[in-house]
Parts: sequence; C-alpha cells; structure tokens
Amino acid sequence: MTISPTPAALRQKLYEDMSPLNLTPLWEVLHALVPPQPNTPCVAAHWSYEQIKPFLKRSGEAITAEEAVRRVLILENPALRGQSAITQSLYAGLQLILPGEVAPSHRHTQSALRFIVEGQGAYTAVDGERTTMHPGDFIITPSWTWHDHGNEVQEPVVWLDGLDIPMIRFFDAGFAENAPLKSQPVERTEGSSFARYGHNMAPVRGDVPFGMTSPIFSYPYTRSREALHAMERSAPLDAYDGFKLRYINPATGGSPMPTLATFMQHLPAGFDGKAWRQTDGAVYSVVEGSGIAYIDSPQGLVRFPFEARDHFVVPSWQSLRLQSTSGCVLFSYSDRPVHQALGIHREERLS
Ligand code: 1HN
Repeated sequence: MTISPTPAALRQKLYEDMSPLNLTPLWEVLHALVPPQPNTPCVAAHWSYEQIKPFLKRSGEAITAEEAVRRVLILENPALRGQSAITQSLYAGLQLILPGEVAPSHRHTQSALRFIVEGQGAYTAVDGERTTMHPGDFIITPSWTWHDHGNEVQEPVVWLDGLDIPMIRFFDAGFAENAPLKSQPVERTEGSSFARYGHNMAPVRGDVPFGMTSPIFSYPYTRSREALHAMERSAPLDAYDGFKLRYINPATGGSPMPTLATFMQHLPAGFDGKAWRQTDGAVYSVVEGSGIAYIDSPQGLVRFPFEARDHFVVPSWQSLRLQSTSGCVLFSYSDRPVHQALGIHREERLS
C-alpha cells in the first residue's frame, strides 16, 4: 500500500525541484507582495546636530573636500544600514566645506537639493552660475548639470544634501562623469537665474533651461521666511501643518524637481498639531526653534524632541504629530512628485 504524501510534503518537494529553474510559488509570498497597507522596512529616526557636529568636525580633520570629492556624513536609516538611504527612495547627508576648499565639478543623473544648515558664504556652482549659501536657503542641482562647491570665506559651511539616489539605483538609470576642471568657469553673474525666474515673471522667449527641473537655482530663506510670516498674519492656522507652503517650479507650478518635493512650515508658539500620514516618507531639517515630533510606528509611539539644525525622518504611512511650545520653522522633502505621477499618492488626516 502506498501512502500518498501530505499536501505540505507535496508542495515542499515541488518548491525544491523547481528552484534550480529559478521558479518560486507566488502563493507563498502574495500577502507580503501586496500588503493591505504600506509595510515599510524604514524606521523613524532623529539626528541631533549637537551630537553630529563633533563628527563633522573630525571628518574635516580626517579628509579634505577634494580628496573626498564630497565630504559628507550620510544619514542612514537605522533599519537600512549600508544602503546609503534614509528611506527606500531617498538619500540624505550632511556636507561640510572648510575655508579655502573646493569640491570638484562633476555631474550625474541623480537630482540633488542643498538645504543650508550652518555657516554662510560658501558657494555652489551649477551650469556656469554661482550662488552664495545662507542658512535656510534651498538650492537645486538639476539632473545631469555640472556642479562644484567652494568656500572662499573664513567659516565652515554645512548643508543637508537630499538626493534621489536610491530611486535612481532602483531604476538602474544612474550615470556620472567628472569635469575636466575642478571649478567650472563662471558664465553668468550671481542672481541671474533668480532675476529671470524668481519674481513671478519669466523670459518671454526661449525654453526652460533644465527641462522638468525648476529654473530657479536658489530659493533664499529670507523670501520663504517672509512668506510664512505674512501667511501667519493673513491665513488660518492649519491644525495639522501650522503654516506650510510647498516650493514650486515657476514654469509648471509643480515640484521643483521631478523626483523631489520640498516644503517649509512654521509652527507658531504653542502649536499642538493633529496627526496625519502620507505614502511619501519625508526628511525634516529643523531651521529655527524647537519642538517635538511624535511618530506612530509599528514598534509604538516614537517621541523626538528636536532643536534647530536637527534632522528626522518620518517613514511612509506612519502618522506624524508636531508640537512646539516656543515656535519653530521646519524644512522637509519627500518623493511625493513620483507618487503623484504614478497616481498612488495617499494622504490621511487623522482626527
Ligand atoms: C553629490 O554629487 C553631492 O554634489 C553630494 O555635493 C552628495 C551623494 C552621492 C552621490 C553624489 C554633491 C552626493 C553626491
């Protein structure tokens, strides 16, 4: 008498026998492939600038900007160590440039944003134009444009680099090359891009210079700050965001870069915000003031008290609630434009 194998044994044998042909049964993984809601491997995390600063200083002693090409400490998601990623799609790092240094010119298909964290007077050069950095300025490096940085002043300058590196890696669409010259030649006077595109006006003829990326090179903090404060006098307070604006590409009204959306918000003193969540995981840079971020993660409620120059990351679909006793200003970025282009963006405001 033959004993027929159990269904479990039958299946196990099937899996083993077909594995050499690189076949795997969907029914064993279906649930994980299409979870009922986003199930990110990322975790909420916070980097205190006070704790990071000594290591930035030490990297300044350990390597020159030129030798490093870019002297950056990567903010790695604790659950994605070794992947140079702060979320599955986004990269974040803090870059330091010391007086007299140059970070040599190169270009790559990855798009970058710079958000100035500490110090002023260093410059970044893109496509023949330089812009001087000041804390709170949001500066763009469009995909495939030559860019170098330099510091001809007396103080160190630190900024947040936000790039779409993991996303471009996912698509296997990354290209890069080094320029023949360390510093690209200056071809336009500083402020030239802002003069043409930064005043709700645009040149009458001609194409936009950087395709889907904003023609504005630097969005100065003086202007963003003024907008938020004027809004505070004239618009109702949002119970979730405080006073929050998105940066735009003036040519399209859309995000400044095809892969990255950027935001600036002001939480007035005493703000006690409601919780909300979105599919786009977001990186925050604290510009001024202090507060507390509460993030509802599967591991439980996480509480991050933050101060100026701190950074934190809110993973996809984990709810965020912001509080500020003293008032604060927050910059943030995410991959929202990609979610929107794919028609999969979701946002939920909880009570
Ligand atoms: C890059 O080009 C910069 O230009 C910063 O400052 C960070 C991280 C990975 C790849 C390229 C920059 C970067 C980067």
